[in-house]
Amino acid sequence: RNSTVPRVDTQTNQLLQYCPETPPKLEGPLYVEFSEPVKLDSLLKDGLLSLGGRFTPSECVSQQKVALIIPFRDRELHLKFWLFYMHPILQRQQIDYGIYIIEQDGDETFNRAKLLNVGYVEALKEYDYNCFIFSDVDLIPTDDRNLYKCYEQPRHLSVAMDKFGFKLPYNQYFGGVSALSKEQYLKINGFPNNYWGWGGEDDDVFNRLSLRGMSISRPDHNIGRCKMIRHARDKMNQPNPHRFSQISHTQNTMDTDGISSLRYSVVGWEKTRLYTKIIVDIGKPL
Ligand code: UDH
Repeated sequence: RNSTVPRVDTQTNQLLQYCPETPPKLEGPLYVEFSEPVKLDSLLKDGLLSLGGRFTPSECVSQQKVALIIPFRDRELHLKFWLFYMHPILQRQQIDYGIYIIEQDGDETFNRAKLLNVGYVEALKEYDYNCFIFSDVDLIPTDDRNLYKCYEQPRHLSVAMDKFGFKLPYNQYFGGVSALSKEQYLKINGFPNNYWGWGGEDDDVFNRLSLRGMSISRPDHNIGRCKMIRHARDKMNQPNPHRFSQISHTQNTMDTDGISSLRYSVVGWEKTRLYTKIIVDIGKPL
């Protein structure tokens, strides 16, 4: 698309165009390594990031407003790597974005999908986002042509992870990094809130999407490569023993369990120029 929209560049006094479909400054395959610690000061030098980890390209108007949402607890080192690699990629992709780290308070069993629901609600309180990218904190794409934006169909972005031998572990796999437009997300009543512990919640989301007649869009396997930061299983995130039974009932649960039934309370927050962190009490398994 090449239409102009009424935003005036304050420097040149000219109307800005929409950003092109293919961002011009992409590099393609990237060097991503986790063996040496990284410093984040380089991200702040050019002054492009504003409070909350917000960025808006100055040379054009982005077609989408993207909130990146990360479920989080006790992974400071991974978060550093994630920010170090992701900010420059997202900026080269000319995305109008904000970073939301949703941290589960306390030591109860972890609940990834519920934290992602909280991220959706909290991000929308700040800006008129129309695209939501849900990303694990330990996954980095190794090719910037893998665009962190929304598509006609829900998008699965982490399609060729190193830990799965750069292949999809199974066809319905929707874990890791995914992108849903606001409309797609609302069509499925958001994500389930009652998958406590590891596993199953991504399959439930896949079920929701197909029950609502959507299909999964994916990048090409070479472009969709990504690296995971190796780690041991976290405390309080053991495999959820109920997951197989739960994913067999998505059809019966999705209308009542989701964004419509989400309850939580914010217990703290922190805003830096690298991210917005929201610390939340999401309760515990019944
Ligand atoms: N997460 C946290 N803190 C936790 C648990 C999970 O931040 O305590 C978040 C984080 O964003 C993580 C995501 O939830 O990337 C998914 O959790 P995970 O990384 O534990 O899931 P994954 O399937 O690994 O990647 C499962 C454990 C693998 C153990 C392998 C031992 N060889």
